[in-house]
Amino acid sequence: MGFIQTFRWFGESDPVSLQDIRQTGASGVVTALHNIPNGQAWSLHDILQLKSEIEKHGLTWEVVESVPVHEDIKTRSGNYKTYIANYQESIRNLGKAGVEVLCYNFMPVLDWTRTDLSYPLSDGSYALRFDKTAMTAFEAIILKREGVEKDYSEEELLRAKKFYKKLDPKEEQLIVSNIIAGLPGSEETYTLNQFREKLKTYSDIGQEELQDNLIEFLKEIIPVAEEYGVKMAIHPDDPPFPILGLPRVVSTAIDIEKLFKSVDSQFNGLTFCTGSFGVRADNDLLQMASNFGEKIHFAHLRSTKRDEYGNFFEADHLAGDVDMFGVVKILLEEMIRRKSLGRKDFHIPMRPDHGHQMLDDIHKKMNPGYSAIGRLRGLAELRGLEYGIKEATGMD
Ligand code: CS2
Ligand code: MN
Repeated sequence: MGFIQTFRWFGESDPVSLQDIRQTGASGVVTALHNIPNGQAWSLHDILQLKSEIEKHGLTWEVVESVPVHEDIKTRSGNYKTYIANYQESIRNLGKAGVEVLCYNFMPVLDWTRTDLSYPLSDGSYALRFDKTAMTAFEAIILKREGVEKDYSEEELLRAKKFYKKLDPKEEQLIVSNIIAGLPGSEETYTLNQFREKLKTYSDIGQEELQDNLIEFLKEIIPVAEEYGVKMAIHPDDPPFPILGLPRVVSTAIDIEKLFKSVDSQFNGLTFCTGSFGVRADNDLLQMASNFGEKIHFAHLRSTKRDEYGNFFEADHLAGDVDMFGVVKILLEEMIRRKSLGRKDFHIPMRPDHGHQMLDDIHKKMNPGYSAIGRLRGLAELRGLEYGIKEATGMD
């Protein structure tokens, strides 16, 4: 009984190797064909090759994160029909290869977003941080995005102005690259001009339109996922509120309910990312974990600490605003429920989602958020939490 403990691996170029991952205590990895351009179908041959490479190191490939959704699918324009057919083909091939959980997201233009990739913590380690004021300064002053005044209050814009005045050109450049140069796992990187143009592709797409596009996409892929035994697990928006004037459709319990209702299938499921959902004070994580339990196919466990201005940083895995004890307990109970139904796939794969840059991580080149030691600390703490809950409650 219990989670399948995994670590994310970005492939051959990842400074954290499969051999290293073996030593973390994880039994499996979460990875993707990172060298295949966004939109192209994944061949069975390539999938099997990567799988056997992972297995050679004594690990299993538990979850694909992510098969990226092409922008044309999100905007339902251009070549979206071809891209959907390619997506269906990737699902078929993953199913044939026995890789049965697929994590993906539906965030417009950018994948996850942070403004600061080395926020110093009091113990000398570094965390990722989202500073709403820095984001506002980027949108209003650096990018000069049209319509920005509609999305931020006067007070916020004033605060952004003051913040910008204090930046030197190097700091300004760093904020720009943190936001648009693409964090690990994201497929797109932009220059400022390209980025401005890209945002315009959403000028006629509001929340309702994006939601419709996602639902149409689900109608097209879920039947394929069902047929080939691939559990689709949508990842929430990160951060879970609108940025850059772009619509958001996977941020709250209401959003998730809509998606589940629109295509009623066990294969239309969720990646329960406590760090992403937890940024909103109005997301009740325990209630969401229980209500959506049967559709949670994958768990990202990490915590964030927010403040009243909409800023947050990534806290220690067992600190911050997330009630990790409560979430882990509910997910363990869900696994017991699945087991009692006679299901063989009752174990939920989890990974420590991000970690601090600490100890030797600080002197090494690493993918932001994907340190070896910081994540190892997170995994160790989460494994201890799981073990303790199981022992204390007599779960086996
Ligand atoms: C982020 C993203 O939540 C995260 O861990 O690192 O890369 C996320 O995994 C993707 O957006 C999911 O599709
Ligand atoms: Mn996540």
